[in-house]
Amino acid sequence: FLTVYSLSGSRGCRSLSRPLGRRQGMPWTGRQERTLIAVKPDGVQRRLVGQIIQRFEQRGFKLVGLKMVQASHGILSEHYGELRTKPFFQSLLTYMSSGPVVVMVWEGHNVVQASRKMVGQTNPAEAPAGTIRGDFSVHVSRNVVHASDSQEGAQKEIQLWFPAKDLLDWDCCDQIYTIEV
Ligand code: IDP
Ligand code: MG
Repeated sequence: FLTVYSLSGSRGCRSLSRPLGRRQGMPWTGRQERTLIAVKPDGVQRRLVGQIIQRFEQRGFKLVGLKMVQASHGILSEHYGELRTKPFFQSLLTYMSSGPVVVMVWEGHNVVQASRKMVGQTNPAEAPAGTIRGDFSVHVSRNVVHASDSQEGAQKEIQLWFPAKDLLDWDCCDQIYTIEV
């Protein structure tokens, strides 16, 4: 579905006559990695949604799914299943279900590892300035954002939060300038 543009040509982003969404024609086999990012209830309450989205956009990643939900304990228990035995598990569920979260799927080269770096350490006290947690949070229990920690984890989380039909395959018009295609 990737249209091959000529760098010296004049089509580029101006070929807007094509419909948005999945393309007809030659398949492009290099589908990029995806990860689940969520702005947690503290991030939404503190009006950080725009700034967090902006960081992923400006890095060059592509948004392929987005929704705002107030999450149930059911979905959160599954999402944080590995932490079930931790002493903070119940308070984590209470915090995460206390208000809306903005859940997103971002796509791009090496997006899982890159977004963990952009988000910073779990404990904001250890997260360097320049990371999302290092810039916007101070306490481990209110660290404003979630990011999948591995490709396998990302796949599970994406399936948990999004039906496949709600994720869009689309060609971002700058992708020949952000990745080698
Ligand atoms: P991560 O979000 O960086 O992947 P995890 O260890 O997977 O970190 O923990 C999930 C979430 O659980 C954290 O983002 C944070 O909201 C919460 N959490 C982790 N450790 C603590 C803690 O010691 N006290 C309170 N909440 C914690
Ligand atoms: Mg984690």
